[in-house]
Amino acid sequence: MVERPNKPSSLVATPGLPPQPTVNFSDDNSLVTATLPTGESITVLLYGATVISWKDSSSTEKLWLSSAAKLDGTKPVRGGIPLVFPVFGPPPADHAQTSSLPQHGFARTSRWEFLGKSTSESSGDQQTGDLSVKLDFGLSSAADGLDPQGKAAWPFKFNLIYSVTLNRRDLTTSLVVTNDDERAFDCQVLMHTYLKVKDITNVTISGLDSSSYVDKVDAASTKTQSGEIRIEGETDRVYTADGPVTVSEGGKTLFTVTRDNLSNVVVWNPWVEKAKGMGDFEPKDGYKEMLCVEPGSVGGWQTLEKGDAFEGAQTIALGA
Ligand code: TA6
Repeated sequence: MVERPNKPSSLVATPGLPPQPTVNFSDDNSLVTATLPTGESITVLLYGATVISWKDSSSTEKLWLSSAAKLDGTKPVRGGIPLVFPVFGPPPADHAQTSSLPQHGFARTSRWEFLGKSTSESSGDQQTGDLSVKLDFGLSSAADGLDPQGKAAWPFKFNLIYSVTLNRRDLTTSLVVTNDDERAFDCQVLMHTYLKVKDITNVTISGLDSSSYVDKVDAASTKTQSGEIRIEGETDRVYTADGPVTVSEGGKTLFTVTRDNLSNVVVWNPWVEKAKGMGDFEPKDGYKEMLCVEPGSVGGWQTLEKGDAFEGAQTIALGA
C-alpha cells in the first residue's frame, strides 16, 4: 500500500468493531441469555418473560431467586422479576373484569414470544464505546402461549411488548400494553422485582419519606412514611410516590430504582412466617437475603379505550 505522509485522520484504518454483546438460547428454547463484552449478563425465562438472573461484570448476582423456584412453567417463578398484569394482588371481587383471574394476573404464567434483540451504544458511555443490549418479548390475546385460564377469565384483545435492556451499570424493564379490542378494559401493571441483599437487617430504603402507603400487614390502613424504611418483620406496603427509591446496606448504596409512568412502588418482605408458608420459597431463611421493590401502576386502574396504549418502565441502577 502506498504510504501517504499526510493521510487524513479519517482514513486511519478503523481498528474494527468492538466486541459485541452475545445472545444465546438454551437447548430447550426456554431461556435466553444476553451477555455484554464486559461480562454483565441477564437470563430471561420465556415463561412469564421472567428475568431470573442479572449479573454484574464480576458475575455477582443482583436478583434473588428461590432455590425451589419452578422454572418449568408449572407455576409463577419465585424470584427474579415476575410480571404482574392485568391485576395486582388477589383480584377485587367487585371488579367484574378481573375478579375471576388468579392473583397477579396471567402475564407471569404465559409463555412469551422472543421478538428479537438490538444493541446500541450505552447512553452516557459513548466515550468508552460501552454497548447495551435490548431483548424484546411479546404476548397477545391471540398467542398460543397465553395462559388458558387468563384467556378465559379476561377475554379482551390486547398486545404486550416487554423490553429488557442491559447496560453495564443498570437494567431497564419496560412494558407497553395496547388495547386491540373494540371495548375498553381496565388493567394494572407491576414489575415484581426480587432484589438480592446480604442481610436484610442491615438494609435501609430511602426516597419514600412523606409518601403515603397502604399497609397490607395492618388492615390495609393508609399511613405516611416517616424517614427511611427498615425491615424488621413482615412488610407489605403499597406506596404512592415519585422519585428514586434507594436500597442501601451497611451505609453503601446497592440499588437506585427509578420509574417512568409507574406511580406506585411496593415494598415487600415475607419475613419468617410467610416464608415458611410458601412451598417454593427456599431456603426458608432466604427472606434475610431479599427485598422486593416493585414499581407498578396498581393504586387504581388504567382504563384503556380501543387503540389506547399504556407504557411503564423501571431502571435499576447499581449503586447511587
Ligand atoms: O407484592 C407483594 C405481594 O402482593 C404480597 O402480598 C405477596 O402476596 C407477594 O406479592 C407474592 O405473591 P405471589 O402470588 O407471588 O405469592
